[in-house]
Amino acid sequence: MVSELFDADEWMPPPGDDSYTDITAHVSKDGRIARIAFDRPEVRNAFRPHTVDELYRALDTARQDPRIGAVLLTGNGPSPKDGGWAFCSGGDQRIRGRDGYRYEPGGGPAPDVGQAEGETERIGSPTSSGTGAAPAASVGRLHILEVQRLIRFMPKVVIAVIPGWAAGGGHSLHVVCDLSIASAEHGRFKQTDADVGSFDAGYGSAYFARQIGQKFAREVFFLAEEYSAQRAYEMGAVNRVVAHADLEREAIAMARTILTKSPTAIRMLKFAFNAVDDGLVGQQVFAGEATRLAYGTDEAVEGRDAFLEKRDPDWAPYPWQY
Ligand code: S0N
Repeated sequence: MVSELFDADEWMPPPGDDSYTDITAHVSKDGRIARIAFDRPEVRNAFRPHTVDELYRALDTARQDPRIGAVLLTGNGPSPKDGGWAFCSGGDQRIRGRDGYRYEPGGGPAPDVGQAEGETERIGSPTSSGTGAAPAASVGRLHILEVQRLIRFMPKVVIAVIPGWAAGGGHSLHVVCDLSIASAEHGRFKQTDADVGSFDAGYGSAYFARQIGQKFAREVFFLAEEYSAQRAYEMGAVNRVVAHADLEREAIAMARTILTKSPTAIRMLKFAFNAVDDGLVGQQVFAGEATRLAYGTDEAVEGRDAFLEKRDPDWAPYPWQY
């Protein structure tokens, strides 16, 4: 079973990739929606570097698939240990080193940093080399931030589907998603960063303050209290709160509504919403899309053809519009 909320009739595995160990990835049977889920429910779906690698790969696959218009990011559950539900509880604290998250030989936690008993087999990666050699590029990377940027800049709508805890870096991930929908019964929110000596000083906090206001955002971080889904909704941190049993059905319905819209309008709107907070990078992304649209006009084609034909361009058919 993928998750108690997973409807096998809706989904199929993505073509060509079934090698994930820390996440699950599916596409809807019509190929238009991706479902990507943390799959470490026994640790409230905490992510380790290997999880982040897989998450990035699955999201990037969805980004590049021209049929997909919406991505559901969620957490499988419940925990076989205690029945608890989670979206994601952030970085796996058992393998956090002084220099960030430690490289895990073969995808499993380094042996000297508190690997949970009996977990070796469960979290071992099929890509394990077994040598223990740590590629330099993998040491101490906080590459969850790369995942945040991928969610932010992919021209598709990413919906955080929150069946339980969104804590720490998991809270930050829901913040960076375009929309959030949460379980009324089990959705819980807590920003634990300051409890564990960590701080997302980018989208997780500053952009969060843009969403819900400075006072609430500072309260969430400085007090690190627990918030119900209903309270998060009242603060403006989530879009919808729905019955737990209906969570994925409602999320799919949201995605299907989005899919009825113009893909170009949705991508331009997403980048317009982003641009005001993303500085020159936001302008660059939006401008890139504008350039792409311009390339589709006869006017731009005339400029290209004039160059290739070694003649002056004829702009006469293209007035200076007012
Ligand atoms: C989520 C919480 C509140 C749930 O409490 P609950 O329901 O009482 O369950 P527990 O009994 O606490 O947990 C059940 C089992 O799961 C293990 N576990 C839970 N969370 C983690 C975790 N993050 N890492 C490792 N294990 C975890 C528990 O230990 C327990 O196991 P057993 O049964 O064996 O005892 C509660 O669990 C909680 O508070 N969890 C910790 C949340 C947290 O502090 N996360 C880390 C916060 N920091 C980051 O995420 C940083 C991430 C990052 O990389 C970053 C870096 C730079 C910039 C930005 C970021 C970013 O934030 O994204």
